[in-house]
Amino acid sequence: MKVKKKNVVSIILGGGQGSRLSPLTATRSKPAVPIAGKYRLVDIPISNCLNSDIKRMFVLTQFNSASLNAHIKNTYTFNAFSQAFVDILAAEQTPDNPTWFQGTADAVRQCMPHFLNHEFDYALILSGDQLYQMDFNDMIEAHVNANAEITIATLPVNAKDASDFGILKTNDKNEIISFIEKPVRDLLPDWESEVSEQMESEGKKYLASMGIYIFNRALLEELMSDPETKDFGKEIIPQAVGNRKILSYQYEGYWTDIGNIDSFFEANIGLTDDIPQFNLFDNDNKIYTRPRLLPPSKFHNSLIEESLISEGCIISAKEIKKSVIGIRARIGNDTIIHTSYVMGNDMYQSLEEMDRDKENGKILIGIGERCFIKCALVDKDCRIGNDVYINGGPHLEDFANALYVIKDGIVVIKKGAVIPDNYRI
Ligand code: ADQ
Ligand code: ADP
Repeated sequence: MKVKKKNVVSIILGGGQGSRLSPLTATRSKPAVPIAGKYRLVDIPISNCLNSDIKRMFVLTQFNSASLNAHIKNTYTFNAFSQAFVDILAAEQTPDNPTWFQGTADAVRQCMPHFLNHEFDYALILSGDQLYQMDFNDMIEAHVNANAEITIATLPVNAKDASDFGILKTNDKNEIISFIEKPVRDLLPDWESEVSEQMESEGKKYLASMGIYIFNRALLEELMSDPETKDFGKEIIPQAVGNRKILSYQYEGYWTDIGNIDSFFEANIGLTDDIPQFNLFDNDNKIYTRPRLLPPSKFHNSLIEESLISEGCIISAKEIKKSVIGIRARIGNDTIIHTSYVMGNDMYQSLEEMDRDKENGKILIGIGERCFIKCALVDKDCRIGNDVYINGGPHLEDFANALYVIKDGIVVIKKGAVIPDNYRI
């Protein structure tokens, strides 16, 4: 049965404290973190919704940064007759709700009055930190045809990853009969499922929740009336299993969680592969973002291999390999950049500003000359001097100071950091 899209609203969980993506979330909310050089994290779930013809979206966030507001306001402007919208709902302290969102379910609960102002039969709940392209129509159709009360998108994972997810088992009608949130390793053997031959051969024998849910409106309202349940994974889903009809909608395409520095970095660098698993070059599944009217990127004497270079860059680098370079990046002569994500800049410096900075011994915005940068994530608006050497990799221990953080061997240069000439990491 086809479902009218006007019956579906989507709720995008934009992030709790965002500490796992710190320091990228030090001054901005998680949905506003720049990804792939020119997008923001929130563009991924929003684009999936738009490509699935779901046009009413709420983004739930703990704090509402200027960049998130500007991005949503300037990007997702719809025709007044379309009834489409993207609303940001930030945690608000009211006399009834003195606390911030305590978890994913609590976030949804606190915003229920906003949702209930709208007509809908199904709520599609999405995570704001996943990279994937999915047509939600198939999932909604499966939900409606099975007469389910809740549907969870699932995918097979291997034993190494299973402890990071909600793991479930189904009966022969794909109904979920048991669920455990992030099982400890010792319990895993009990949680194997029958999977396709292909998945079996890849060792993916555990069915994981993708954190993508469809709820019937009445049930969501009922479940949200208990203020003691704070989280979907820890309480709502485990308590509903056995009492409610919950369908598993199995997905086998590319999907990855990008909630921490390591996976965020891998996902960005993965885009530079010959044929990346996540396809930015797809006529039918566009990734929407803010149109910025930037000039074309300009190169001088540079060798670029397997890299994504965004618009408006001025690049004199000697070599850029396996890297993602964000909008308005400026990279000086003879610099080498390998396996790194440079987010770029919010503004250009004028020639006068640059001259003034040089006269005052100030480092210019961008990356200077003769630098070597490997395995690094350079946040926006950094001023990196000349002859700077940043050699990230597994040989480095976790570390943090005012300028940068090292996590899992990845050197993260903080937004706006000033790295002096000859600095070595
Ligand atoms: P996790 O991703 O570990 O597991 P969680 O940390 O609750 O679950 O985050 C889910 C999403 O909600 C993330 O996008 C997060 O940023 C956001 N979020 C968290 N707290 C929030 C809050 N207070 N306000 C707004 N947004 C918030 C979940 C499920 C698992 C499942 C994995 C799949 O619990 O069962 O396997 O997702 O990734
Ligand atoms: P992010 O979350 O990406 O770090 P910010 O919230 O700091 O971004 O700022 C992004 C927006 O602010 C951009 O749209 C940019 O145009 C604007 N902006 C940043 N710096 C300046 C500046 N010096 N003057 C005017 N606008 C600025």
